[in-house]
Amino acid sequence: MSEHRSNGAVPDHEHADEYFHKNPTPKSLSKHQALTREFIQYHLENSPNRRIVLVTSGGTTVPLENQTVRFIDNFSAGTRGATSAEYFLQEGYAVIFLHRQYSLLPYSRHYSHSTNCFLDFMEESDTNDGRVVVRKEYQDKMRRVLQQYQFAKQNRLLLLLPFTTVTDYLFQLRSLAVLMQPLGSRALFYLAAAVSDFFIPRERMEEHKIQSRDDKGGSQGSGASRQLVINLDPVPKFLSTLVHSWASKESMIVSFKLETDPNLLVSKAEQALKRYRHDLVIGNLLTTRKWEVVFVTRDGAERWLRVPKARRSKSLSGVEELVGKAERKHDREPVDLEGGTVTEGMEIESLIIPELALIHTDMIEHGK
Ligand code: PAZ
Repeated sequence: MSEHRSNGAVPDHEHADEYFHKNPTPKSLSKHQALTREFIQYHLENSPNRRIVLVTSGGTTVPLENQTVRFIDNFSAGTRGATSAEYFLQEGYAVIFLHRQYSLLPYSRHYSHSTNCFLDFMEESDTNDGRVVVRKEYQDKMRRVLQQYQFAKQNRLLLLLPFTTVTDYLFQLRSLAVLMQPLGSRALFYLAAAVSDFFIPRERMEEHKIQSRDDKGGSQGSGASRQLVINLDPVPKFLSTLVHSWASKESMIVSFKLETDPNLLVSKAEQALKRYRHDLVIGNLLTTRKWEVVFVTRDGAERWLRVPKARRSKSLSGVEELVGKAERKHDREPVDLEGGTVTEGMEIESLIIPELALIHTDMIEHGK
């Protein structure tokens, strides 16, 4: 097997080994391993044809102190991951949902966080019996969400595993990939988490809260505010190690590429695919990610999936004028399907997941 190098010097897997050697194993790891082992075993025994997808979701933190008060974070709320997980379940997959703690979760996402506060969906019953009920206009949607959630729970189709820091995430990714090996081609990796590219190595991390003033103690201390200068190291390129050592060779691996510059998106997605040699990169722009994505495949194809204009949900951070601006080639007509399940606008994931499931089927039936 050829070696994968990030800079022409040290192979990626050596950087990865060093990372795991130097950073502490998360406390939750052994518990999560046991839950995953049980989950996979259950499906191998009870439904041997079941496909299992690992969906990663949300952003990782980069702690600045060991006893962490401050950390660096990113924008990701976990919408892509949580929404995708629901559509994977609809396609018959069992889902391991590796998510940032307190980010959006499948099903409960419809009623959580400030934009969808659950209290707004409820009222006191008008029969004066003291009960609290779901408001009439939300009954149908909530019933469907509840039924789907209960189906997933009763059939043990959804395993929720939280992470917080980039190190938690990477330890878990490695361990999950190894545990998923017995699934062979029925394993799918859907890497939608926004993982930090930089971190502070353990040996350089402050133990205690970084002080904002230069207090030397006693009356001699200047007490002046000081600048905080942080030196971050690059996080090793784990996708390479995932593809070439942790995951089964037969599994399907899909990564996401996020950019803000429309001129860069497709070429960066192509570079990632060339470098890591996995199966598919899904490219998205920060400002249009809820309405369009591009599938970049090894055969050089650039395939856009778009929510039709009339069915786009409103988004405060989105910039609709940028839809279509990152498109470079016009190999095929953009897909313009109907879709969406339980929300008002069409969700782009209702296009992404059925498309991916088809590609996965093809890989299972014909090999990679
Ligand atoms: O969580 P979210 O729905 O707000 O955002 C999803 C996303 C943009 C983080 C995801 O689609 C993605 O592109 N993840 C990979 C980011 C990257 O490492 O390039």
